[in-house]
Amino acid sequence: MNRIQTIDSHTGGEPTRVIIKGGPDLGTNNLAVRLDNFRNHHDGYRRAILCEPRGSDVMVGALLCKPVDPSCIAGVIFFNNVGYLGMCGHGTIGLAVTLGHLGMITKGNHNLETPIGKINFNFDGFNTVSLENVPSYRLAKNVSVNVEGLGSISGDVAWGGNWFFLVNEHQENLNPANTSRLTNVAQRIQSALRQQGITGINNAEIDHIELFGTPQNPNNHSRNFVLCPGGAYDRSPCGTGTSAKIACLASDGKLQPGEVWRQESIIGSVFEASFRLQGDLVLPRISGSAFITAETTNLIDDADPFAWGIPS
Ligand code: PYC
Repeated sequence: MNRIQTIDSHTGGEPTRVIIKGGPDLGTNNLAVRLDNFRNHHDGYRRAILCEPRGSDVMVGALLCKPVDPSCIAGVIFFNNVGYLGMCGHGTIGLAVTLGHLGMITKGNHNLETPIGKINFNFDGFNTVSLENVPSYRLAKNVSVNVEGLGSISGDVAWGGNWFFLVNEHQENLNPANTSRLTNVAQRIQSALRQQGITGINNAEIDHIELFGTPQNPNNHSRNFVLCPGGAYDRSPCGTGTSAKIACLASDGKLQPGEVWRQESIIGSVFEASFRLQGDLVLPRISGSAFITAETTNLIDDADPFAWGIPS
């Protein structure tokens, strides 16, 4: 019987499950190499923790790792129901609150190692975390894609730690009662991008689709709907998606360094975002709150035909 200890939290409604003990031994190389090792040799752990019958398509997993860089409090590899993520904003907020819950950090600034670089976050000692994300940028503006049943849709391709296609102009109603339709529309946009060869750098797949609209709360600047790679939509405003949005706003001169952008999610949860410039680089800052929802020991019984998960 394998035992894997996890702590669950949610950030603006979007769950994160952190493996704190009993995860795979990935060695001591840098986190990008360890991520390859995870994917190629230990993927069963991802399925066991996030796929049914234990997990769900909505959840993001986080494997807590020993960092290489001694200035980092921890390392992390994020994963979901279908694969791995370079970075995850809501997951970083959930992880930071989890580390606080475990007594591994106190209020203040901390560095975190990820497969795509080191990030810094501030923890308020309770539930609120503000993180400075990896440099974010827009790769292409007003890219037209021909979408089945919708015609030509125009959007921006941007990096915020994951690849996004950001659509401002569309006919959709960004309402929680409309998520089946929104998921279908975003999936059609994603297939069209794939079929028409529209990618991020190095042919990277654009695996997150983000639609924007008017916020329900007039204190916010925008509402979004974000389709994640495994077919679920983000209940939070998506930290990496908000970073991609900030990069586009900065590039258009619509947001100045230090100015606050309040991004509302499809369920009404909010991230406060801003950026600073380091030379030409846009460094987004994302703030949000997470709450712990469970401390679990997962049992992996080799007699169970679905012990290592039902692949999504
Ligand atoms: O918050 O960056 C994020 C994220 C990515 C996928 C789900 N949430």
